[in-house]
Amino acid sequence: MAQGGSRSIRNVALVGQAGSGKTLLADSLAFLFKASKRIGRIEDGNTLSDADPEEIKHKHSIALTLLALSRQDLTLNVLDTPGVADFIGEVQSALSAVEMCIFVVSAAEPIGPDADRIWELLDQAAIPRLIFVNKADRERADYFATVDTLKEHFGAGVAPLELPIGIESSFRGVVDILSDRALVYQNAPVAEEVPVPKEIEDLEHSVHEQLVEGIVVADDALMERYLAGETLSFQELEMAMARGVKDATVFPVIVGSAVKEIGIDRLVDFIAEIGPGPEASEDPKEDVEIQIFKTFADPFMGKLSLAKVRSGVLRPSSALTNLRTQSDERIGQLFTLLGKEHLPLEYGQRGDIVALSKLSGAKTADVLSKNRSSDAKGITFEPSLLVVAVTPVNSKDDEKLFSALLKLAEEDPTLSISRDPRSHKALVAGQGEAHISIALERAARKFGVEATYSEPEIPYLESITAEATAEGKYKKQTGGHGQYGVANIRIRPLARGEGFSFLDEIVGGAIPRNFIPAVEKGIQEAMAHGGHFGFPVVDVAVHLVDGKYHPVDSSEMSFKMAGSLAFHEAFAQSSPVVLEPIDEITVIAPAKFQGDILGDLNSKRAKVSKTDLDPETKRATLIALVPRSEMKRYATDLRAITSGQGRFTLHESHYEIAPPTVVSKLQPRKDKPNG
Ligand SMILES: Nc1nc2c(ncn2[C@@H]2O[C@H](COP(=O)(O)OP(=O)(O)OP(=O)(O)O)[C@@H](O)[C@H]2O)c(=O)[nH]1
Ligand SMILES: [Mg+2]
Repeated sequence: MAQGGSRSIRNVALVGQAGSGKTLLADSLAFLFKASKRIGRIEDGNTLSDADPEEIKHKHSIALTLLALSRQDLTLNVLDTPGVADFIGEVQSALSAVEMCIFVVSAAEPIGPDADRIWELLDQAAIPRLIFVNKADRERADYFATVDTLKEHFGAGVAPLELPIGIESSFRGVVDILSDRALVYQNAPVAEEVPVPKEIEDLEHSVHEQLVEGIVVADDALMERYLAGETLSFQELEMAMARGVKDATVFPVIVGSAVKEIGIDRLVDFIAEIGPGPEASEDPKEDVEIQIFKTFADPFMGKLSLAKVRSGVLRPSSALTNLRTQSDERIGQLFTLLGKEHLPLEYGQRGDIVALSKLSGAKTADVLSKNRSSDAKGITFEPSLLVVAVTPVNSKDDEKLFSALLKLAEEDPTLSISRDPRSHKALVAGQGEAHISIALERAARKFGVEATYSEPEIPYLESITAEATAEGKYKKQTGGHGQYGVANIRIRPLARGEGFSFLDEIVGGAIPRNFIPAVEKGIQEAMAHGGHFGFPVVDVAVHLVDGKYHPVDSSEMSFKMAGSLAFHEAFAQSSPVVLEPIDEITVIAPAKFQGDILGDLNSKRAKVSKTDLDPETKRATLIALVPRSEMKRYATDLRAITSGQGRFTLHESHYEIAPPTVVSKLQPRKDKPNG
């Protein structure tokens, strides 16, 4: 890409609920910048930004995509993000790299909870935004209803800047309310100025009021003058709007159609003129620092990292320190991207977004800096709460599957991979079922390993509730050397969490000293191997009270077996129980869902310890203790109950005796205890 001159940079993310038309808008922007010859179609799978096979198959964006567009005066880095809630991590990555968001809504579809959730993230980041009401050309498009809904959802700062000329299939242009100009797009994407159509003049007056009200919310002095009935000038309003946009208190609304290329040039003008860009530097010699906000595997280049240049000028062969690992990384070639296409760059200036290859040690959110003590911030990602166990279709592929999952998690920080310590199955934590099943589709395509997933196993334990005694006798006479050892034990319950204790109460050398550790080892192995249901046995004290030995046939092995046999016999008589893990859950959600959340938690055997209401945010917080076995699908359940507006965190709390309803569903172990 040609560089140099006094070109300004704008970094924007296209955000909004699934299907609002972000990907088509990205294509439409690329077409306007003459970076492509046509606008693609989602149905044909030929857009610049949804080029992955999974994106084409599901007709939704899954990962963020960079489209770097440039013209004489402007470099516009567009990040197209997914709207499906499971991929919200990609939105969070994109937010760390942009100064402004284009919040895309459809004029023909309702605004749903996923849009609210994204707006909430933008509020938390206090990021400036412009609302683009897309699909004005579609059947049942209704601009006025959409603006009303936007105000209901996002408040008084929503300020409609435009009116559509025509609607549905006759949609052909827009009227700029502040400047009172009308533009029609007979030869889209080029607009032609026309007199304001008669039928719009009347409407314009009432919308003008709405616009002014939206703008003055950000400026007390202007608000007072407006309320006193003064007429505010075009310049005053424009300046107040620019300030309000910057502070993320005013959210101008414009209207258009990505498919028909109407209003797209106005969107770009707006971004260039009013939209904030990266802050300029005072110091031309400042140290270079970059932050990685996305990594992915490129079929041609291997690992590619997208980075924002936070300060200085990044050049090929710069040597930087990764602040997380404190190791040095050498920058190779610099690129930027137009979807899948690589465009070479000579350098990356402060504020620009660049693509770097072969930064082998760098991960998403890492900061690479010349200055080893930089205090750059990380990126916050949504916690991944849906955990599933993943099994390869072909059992030989276990290791291959695990390493494929680890590679996918490198690209996606909201996917986390571990192994179940008991079953050794791969555990995948993700945002929801769509997230996890698409990860498995990608594992199959990229690494050739097919897998299925199921609910993870619950790490039950077993314990005892009564004292018992037993004798374990191991005796084998198979010609030559025999095996002989006898251990008498008493077992008793310990308090929850105490684990295991072993007390040697042998007197008079009934078992020689050197064999006593073998008895203990045999008992510990038997406990780890599991009780009646095969779960590890815990919270037991074992007293070794007596035993017998043989001067020739006794060995460590025979006493280990004797310990194990004694334990199993004693365990069977000690009123054993199953222990289930209990977690402490904290749920935060809009107050109106409190009743439904409580009802659901009660049906899950929860003990609610606290409910709290914040009158300011109108959010309820609930804290409860709840058995983990009831919470396997809570990520999905809470999303359904709260239309995606509830959050929760879980922490391990303690173990309790599982009730008979839980125990009756468990399978007793099939192998022999001493097998
Ligand atoms: N009529 C009309 N249809 C549009 C317009 N923009 C997008 N669409 C259609 O809306 C559907 C969704 O468009 P996308 O661009 O994939 O929407 P998205 O916001 O990227 O969706 P996600 O990637 O799932 O978040 C597709 O069928 C598009 O053809 C438009 O301006 N007019
Ligand atoms: Mg998309």
